[in-house]
Amino acid sequence: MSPSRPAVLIARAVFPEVVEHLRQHFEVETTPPDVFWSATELAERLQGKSGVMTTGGERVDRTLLAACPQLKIAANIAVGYNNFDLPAMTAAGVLGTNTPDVLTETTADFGFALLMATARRVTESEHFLRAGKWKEWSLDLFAGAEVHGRTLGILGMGRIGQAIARRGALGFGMPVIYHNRSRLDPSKEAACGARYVSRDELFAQADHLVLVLPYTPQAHHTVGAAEIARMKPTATLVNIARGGIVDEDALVAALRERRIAAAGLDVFEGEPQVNPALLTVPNVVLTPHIASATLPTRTAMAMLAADNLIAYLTEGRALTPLNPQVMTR
Ligand code: 8YV
Repeated sequence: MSPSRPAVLIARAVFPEVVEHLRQHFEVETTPPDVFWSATELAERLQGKSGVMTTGGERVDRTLLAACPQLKIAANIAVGYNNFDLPAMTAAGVLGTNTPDVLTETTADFGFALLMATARRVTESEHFLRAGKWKEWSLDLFAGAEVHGRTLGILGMGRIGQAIARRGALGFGMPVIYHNRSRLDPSKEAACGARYVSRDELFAQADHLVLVLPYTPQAHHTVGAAEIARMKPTATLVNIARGGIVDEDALVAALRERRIAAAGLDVFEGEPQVNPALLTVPNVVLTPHIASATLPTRTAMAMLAADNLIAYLTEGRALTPLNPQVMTR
């Protein structure tokens, strides 16, 4: 053990090979058994540490930065980084990194799986069967919404949105429409078979609408009662982005009154707490933030976060920096 090696903290338990990889370069403090530390405890454990590996649950904000002046890098094991106050990190000279690309296809697979489960009432019908309620087959038993050939809508057309679009257009023969802050260039639109529409048209025309936009203060409750009211009564809504994007109370009211057919949610405002009203509605599929959860992908995400820590603390560069301007200081 060399005292000159930088020290890093792994805030949540990661796979042993990732810890070993970091131990080649750093003094590593980790957290077996896996616990979620309070902000105060995180700051305490970060004393003397140059780097931290975070997940979407740990906030790196002004208070934490002020308490940890020796911190140089926070490497998030997530592509989303709404847990980072990036301007505050930049002002403090702390690099933030995320894990794009390695999770794109896996997350798109899950987005499509959730769309299918929602449209075809997979969990609702399984609950019915497990409860011993299946006495007779009937022609309309759990008759759901058609998927193939129906219009797929995507709000937020980054890498994951485009990967979902390809699945819909090429695999299921779906016309794909999307809305995004900026329109894709024509070659990208052609590659994923998607047509740009206004926000209003997206809500009105989609048979199945998937939310994949980043969570920013502007995106808070961007899907509320007014947007849901524009949707077809036969439509479904899937959210694999962040919980705060959807006004859950407005969604529950719409699902109860069948103003839309069904919803699929992998993310929740205030997770891991789930709005209790959602648990009382049958036409919603609920999963615990698992869109990127395959072992190979979660391992690749954690390894990329580790490689960012190693590259930055040993060579002053990073693979996927969010605020690269701090690297040149
Ligand atoms: C993460 C995610 O697993 O990458 C993201 O933005 O939402 C998930 O893939 C989750 O945020 C835990 O860090």
